[in-house]
Amino acid sequence: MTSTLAEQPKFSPKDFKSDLKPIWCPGCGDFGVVQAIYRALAAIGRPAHEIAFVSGIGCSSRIPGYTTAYGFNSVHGRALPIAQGLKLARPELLVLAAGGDGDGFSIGGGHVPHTIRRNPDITYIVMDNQIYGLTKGQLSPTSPKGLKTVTSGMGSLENPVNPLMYVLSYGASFVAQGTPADLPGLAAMIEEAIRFPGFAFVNVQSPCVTYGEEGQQIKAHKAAMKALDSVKHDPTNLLAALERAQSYGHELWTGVFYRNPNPPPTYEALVRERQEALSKNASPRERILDQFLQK
Ligand SMILES: Cc1ncc(C[n+]2csc(CCOP(=O)(O)OP(=O)(O)O)c2C)c(N)n1
Ligand code: SF4
Repeated sequence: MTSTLAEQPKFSPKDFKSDLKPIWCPGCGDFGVVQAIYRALAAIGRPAHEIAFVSGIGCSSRIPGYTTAYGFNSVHGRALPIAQGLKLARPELLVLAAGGDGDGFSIGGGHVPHTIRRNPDITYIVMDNQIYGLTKGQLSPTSPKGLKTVTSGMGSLENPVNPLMYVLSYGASFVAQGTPADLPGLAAMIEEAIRFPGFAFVNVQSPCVTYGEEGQQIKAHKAAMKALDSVKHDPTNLLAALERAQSYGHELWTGVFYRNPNPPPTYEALVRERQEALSKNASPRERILDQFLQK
């Protein structure tokens, strides 16, 4: 079949690549993540000026600057509240939030459940490298027990946070995990998360080659990753998703863990509904002013 002009995609991945040169270390997993985001945005087909990308602070949080979307490299741990405010004020924008595992599950960990219970239509991408990269290799919330770092010379004594269980148990409607070792898979997953109507979480196993655990490289991920599709995982089954998610840190499952078949309304839709209901019954402004003017 010959393709017509109408069938041509509106954008290519390079339309979303900014002129800023990434300053990540050579081999950092985040290079692959930004490539996957370019591909996903091209497939979505919305122009860069209709996209807003909010991050916290960290190596991974530099990512909005490497795209042509509007970007805000904000405050450590605060990507989600800022992204929610933005989505409420400008619901027509496509809003992405991103950051590291430290940003999302340490300092920003308290924002995750509250975002999930509101369910704004935001896609949240966490580049999970199990370390604080930007500040030169301290323990992060997802560091494995026993990991030796600059802040745990004899090995970490704590169990890691499991980001997948965390978001699933608070009721997130879309939960997936990917790795830049499978770029097409990661791009497709991010595209699906963006298209999902509501809060969507993508945990990306993105290796820190400078401070991360030894052997954490794209090559190792390629060998370790296992597709959820290959075991006929049912992504509409929350209990099956929770069961699979338990192996976080031991097995590298990639794909969609959970996709709620009946997603709840978004926060923006509920707020709009409430505003409309209130404005219908509101007294005319003059009558409200009269109440104050009367003695
Ligand atoms: C309020 C505040 N506390 C601490 C810091 C220092 N800080 C900057 S980035 C960071 C952690 C980075 O780790 P992560 O979020 O996992 O991102 P990565 O650099 O690994 O991508 C910390 C502790 C800060 N910038 N602001
Ligand atoms: S320190 Fe780690 S996370 Fe940061 S740019 Fe380098 S490899 Fe990437």
